[in-house]
Amino acid sequence: MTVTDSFDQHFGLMSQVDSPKIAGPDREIAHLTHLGHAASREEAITYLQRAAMEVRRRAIQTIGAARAGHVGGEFSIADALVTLYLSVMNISPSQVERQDPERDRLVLSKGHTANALYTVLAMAGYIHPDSLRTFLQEKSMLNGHPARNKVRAVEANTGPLGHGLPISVGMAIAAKLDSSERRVFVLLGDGELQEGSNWEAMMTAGNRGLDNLTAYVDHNRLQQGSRVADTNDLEPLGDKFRAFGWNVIEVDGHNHGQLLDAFNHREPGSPTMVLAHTDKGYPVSYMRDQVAWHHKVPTDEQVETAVAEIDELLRKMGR
Ligand SMILES: Cc1ncc(C[n+]2csc(CCOP(=O)(O)OP(=O)(O)O)c2C)c(N)n1
Ligand SMILES: [Mg+2]
Repeated sequence: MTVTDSFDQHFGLMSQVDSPKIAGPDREIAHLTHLGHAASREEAITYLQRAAMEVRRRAIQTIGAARAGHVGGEFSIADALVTLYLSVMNISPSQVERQDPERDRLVLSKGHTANALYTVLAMAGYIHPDSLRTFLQEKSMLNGHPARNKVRAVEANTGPLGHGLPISVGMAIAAKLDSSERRVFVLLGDGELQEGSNWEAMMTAGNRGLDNLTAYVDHNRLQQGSRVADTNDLEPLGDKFRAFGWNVIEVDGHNHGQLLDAFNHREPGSPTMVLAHTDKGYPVSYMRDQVAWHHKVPTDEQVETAVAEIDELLRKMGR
């Protein structure tokens, strides 16, 4: 049974949704593959850089057509998502298909950036590529926030901020109880860390020495409507995680070499926090570090400009 067959069989929703017109996808969706262990570090970095740009290119087209989304935060998280799904994680469409208990888990706690996740899942063969055209439509499985009862590859329902880390701590404890080597990755927003539930979960993870848990903080310094520092400041963020017993690795969240090293690291006896400095809207000139692009919907012209800028970067990378 192919992934597509089983997808249709399990969800049966695709056929009920007419495909909307989508603004200008002028070529076939790029297919992304897991790099496995054969690729060298340099090969992986080159591949992931391009993959992240392809994801952004497709995501903004989908968001423009759906007239909704959270493009700024989708763009800041794209590099982490491709690095995990295409290189670091022990995961494949067939493992998801058969719900292999040994697969690694990814929880997108900043669930408002669901489209970035769906785009990676579609490009990497976890969901049907055409399903992206149904994003946010009635009866579509691709809701504005990820739902695991609709998409098999989604490991946890998220959207209300502050729940992904507690859920992931539970998953990491379960893996320990199973004596399993599987790992749990959770992607958090920086504004999201203002939710108190995170701090209880951080304390538990540190006290239990959950070295199978990696939390990635997308530190783009912006939340909805304002800067994090002007709302309820988090600094010194790394020191706070360290005080709760975590190993902290600080990275440039758009640098795939640093992301690979940080995600591949495991610190015996401690959970790891990857504190990633990113820009909301990266790399699009009119969007980058602009608070309005939390959930502003791009016009057709703005989609075209973003795609042109991304294409230019892809050309420089030698697409
Ligand atoms: C509990 C809860 N409160 C409020 C919201 C509405 N909301 C959605 S996104 C967002 C801002 C999130 O900021 P951040 O975590 O920094 O995400 P990013 O910058 O990566 O988009 C808010 C307040 C929500 N989803 N859940
Ligand atoms: Mg933020």
